[in-house]
Amino acid sequence: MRNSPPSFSTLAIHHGYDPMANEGALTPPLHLTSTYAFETAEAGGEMFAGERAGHIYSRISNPTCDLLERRIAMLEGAEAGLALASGMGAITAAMWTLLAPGDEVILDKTLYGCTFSFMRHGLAKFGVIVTHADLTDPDALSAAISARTKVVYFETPANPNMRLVDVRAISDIAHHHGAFVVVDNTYATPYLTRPITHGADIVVHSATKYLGGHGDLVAGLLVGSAELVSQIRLFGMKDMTGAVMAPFNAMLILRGLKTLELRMDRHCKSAMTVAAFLEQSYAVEKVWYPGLASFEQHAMAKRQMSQFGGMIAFELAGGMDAGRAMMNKLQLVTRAVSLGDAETLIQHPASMTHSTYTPEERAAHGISEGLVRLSIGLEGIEDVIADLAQALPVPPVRNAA
Ligand code: 3LM
Repeated sequence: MRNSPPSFSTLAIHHGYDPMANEGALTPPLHLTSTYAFETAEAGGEMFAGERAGHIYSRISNPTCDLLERRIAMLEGAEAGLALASGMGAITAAMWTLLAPGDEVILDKTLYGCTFSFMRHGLAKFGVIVTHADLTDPDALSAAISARTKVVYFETPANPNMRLVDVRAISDIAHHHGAFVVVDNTYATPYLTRPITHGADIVVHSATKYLGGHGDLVAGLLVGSAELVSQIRLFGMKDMTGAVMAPFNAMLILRGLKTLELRMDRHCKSAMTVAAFLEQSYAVEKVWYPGLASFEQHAMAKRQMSQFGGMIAFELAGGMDAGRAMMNKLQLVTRAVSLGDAETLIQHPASMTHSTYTPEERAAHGISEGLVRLSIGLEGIEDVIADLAQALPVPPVRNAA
């Protein structure tokens, strides 16, 4: 073996599993069990008291989920991981654990629609103070943060408008004031950005997306210190939400992780090609893709991300009507929400993923009505571009005759 640490893919394929400890099975066993036998009554009691290690019940832990938890923690550079029923399950379990009435959470302006809704209508209903700040500007956090701030929360890149947040700068300010930093790393994945290594306390994922990678499951993951993750497991997940991951989904995500690096390399390369194609089209007013030199935070993207991801936001010159007309002409690119799948997906945030915001809230939070979101898949990119070209208002390309 080499002296240097194993590479990302090597860890994604091997970390935490020894076939020889499992009858030589190359693939980890799927533990379909709800409960676990205790050797003695005393042993069971000791496990409940936290004095003895072992599995008690699958709403607390499961060996197949356990392997996935250790693997995602390793890939994110964290001490521990937790597998949950959905991305929303991960977010809610973390927030119910970290916050109490009277505490404040400071959120970035742009968040995925259901996250926004949970914070604004869920947490706020139970006495948590919910404040928004433009976290693309660390000074805005310095101005907003106070002794009552318990959590600072953001996505980078943000869904759907691709805004980036400097994890290190925000974490330094938050920690100075004793607040936890929670980062949604769904768009970037640990292959492109590892927020824990830049100072974040908790990273949450919709594993439904790139980590699963095949559009065949709904699941969530989170990572952080062993202490925080244990609190979220034993309170947020076990008692508050019950949002536990099914072991079958853990097995599918373990399979997805094996090709994460390969898939992300392809998603990123293809997205760069599509972003450049869209940018030179007459019909397109603006493209938001961190890999474009025209992207406002391009320099920051180069610092914080190893590549620029598979997601693109753009707006047609004709606004929402033109965007919808274009979407309806597509034959290969599929009209669907979600992202990170093998299939290229297109959706309209204002009427779909971000319809949980009012029009006024969308305007205030930087989500324009005409924005269209593309999740670039793994198809031959020439086919995706041909489909987009035939659907765009003519002439599609600036240098076309
Ligand atoms: C979507 N997003 O199409 P689940 N965090 C981020 C996300 O994008 C999502 C979640 C958390 C989409 C789902 S919209 C009805 C479909 C950045 C989900 C929530 O609970 O696993 O869906 O994750 O943008």
